This record gives sequence, structure tokens and C-alpha cells, in this order.
Amino acid sequence: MDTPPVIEGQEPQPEEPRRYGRKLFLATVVGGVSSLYWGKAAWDQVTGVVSPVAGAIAPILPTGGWRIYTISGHMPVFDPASWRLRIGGLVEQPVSLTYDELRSLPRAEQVTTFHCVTGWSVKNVHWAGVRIHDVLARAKPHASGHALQFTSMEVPYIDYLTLEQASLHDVMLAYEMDGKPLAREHGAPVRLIIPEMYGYKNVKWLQGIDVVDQAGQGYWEGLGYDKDAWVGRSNGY
Ligand SMILES: Nc1nc2c(c(=O)[nH]1)N[C@H]1C(S)=C(S)[C@@H](COP(=O)(O)O)O[C@H]1N2
Ligand SMILES: [Mo]
Repeated sequence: MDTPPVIEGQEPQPEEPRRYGRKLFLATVVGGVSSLYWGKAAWDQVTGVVSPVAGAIAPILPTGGWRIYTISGHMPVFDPASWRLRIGGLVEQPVSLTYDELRSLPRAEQVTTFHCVTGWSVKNVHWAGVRIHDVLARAKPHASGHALQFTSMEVPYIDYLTLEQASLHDVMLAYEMDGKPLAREHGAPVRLIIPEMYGYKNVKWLQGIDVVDQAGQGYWEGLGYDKDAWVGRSNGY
């Protein structure tokens, strides 16, 4: 993910509700997997220099230091009428939450730093959302469950946390970022946040959580990244 990427332009797709001046698809070091960057007019001016010096110029860009990633090149669309967060797997009572039901669970807030394994970070991100135990409570996980599988609407992006990891005090299912509903590019309507681990564990566009007996292999882990993505301790970074 840290080789200077190839930049290709792509016209905005007609069904996209939000228009950007341009989309830049950046092929990553992992063949065939693309990362998506975009921004408004500013990107056009920096096209060509963005990849080698992205870290240096990031603070002046409208993305506020974030780089937007998608494995598919197409961001899932959140439809409040049909979206559900499904809780299943090794549970007594599978649960399906609407967006309003999710929002009605106890609200948690935190300010934490977000780290991508490729070396960029965004400090002091203000998140609001729900704690995982509040989401799992109604489903009543079986004692045989030791891990959680997080499934994105962006197929086939999944990742896992052990129950122990998932119960760290600042693990969150975030539906707001910096005082606003989570934007589509950041994983609307809800994403996993685990500040102790690199970004690839922070699944965007969440649609399901399954209680499983043990943590399996997440999307990036299948491509060689560490299963336990502890910031500062994993992948030699
Ligand atoms: N569904 C999905 N979730 C994802 C990714 C992705 O490509 N698809 N990329 C991961 C990686 S590697 C990082 S660093 C963060 C980036 O978050 P951002 O796109 O909001 O900046 O999202 C993570 N979650
Ligand atoms: Mo990342």
C-alpha cells in the first residue's frame, strides 16, 4: 500500500449523489486492488505530485489528512429506509437494527487518533457512536463465541476482532465524525473504530456483526497484513 501509486482519472458516475470534480483511482502495490482518493478542485492542481508527497501535502487538502480507501472503487450507498445492522452468528437472538434503533442506543463519544499502516495518521478525530456491548446485548452471544466478524456492505471486505479486543474501552461503532453524520466516503452510516489498531481493521460501511468461535482472516490479512494490527507493533511499522 505504500508504493507510489499510478493515478487514473475516472468520470463521476451518474448515480452518484455527490459530485466531485474528479476521482482519482490509485492502484496500490497489491495487484488489482485500488485505493480511491478524491477531493474537489484542489486535487486537479496537485494531480501528478499527490502520490510521492501525499504525506507532506495532506494537511492543506480538503480531506483534512484523510485518504479515502475503497477496495472496489465504488462506495456503497446508505439508504436509511432499507439499511439494517444485522447481529447474528453464535447468538441466542439474531437482531436487525434500523438506523434509528442504532441511534437510540446509549451514545458514546471519544477523541482518538486514526493510523493507517501505510504511515498517515489523523489526530484528534471526534467520534460519536455506540459501544459494541450495547449492540450485542440484545442478541445475547453464546459462551462459545470468542470473536466478532465485521462485514462491510463493500463486498468482500470483512475483518475480525477477538471479543477481548472488541471490549477495549475505546472501540466504537461510529456514526458521527467531527460533529457530523459519518460521510459516505468514511463509511456511512456506521464504521468500526479501534484506535489501537491500524486503519484496515476499522471496517467502513458496516452491515453485519457475527459472533464466531474464533477470529478469521480479514481482507487485508489475506493479502499479507498482520491479523492483530496493533499500532506501533504490527507489520514492522
Ligand atoms: N469497506 C472498507 N473499509 C475500509 C477500507 C476499505 O477499503 N473498504 N480501508 C481500510 C483502511 S486500509 C483504512 S486506512 C481506513 C481508511 O479510512 P478512510 O477511508 O475513512 O480514510 O479504512 C479502512 N476500512
Ligand atoms: Mo490503511
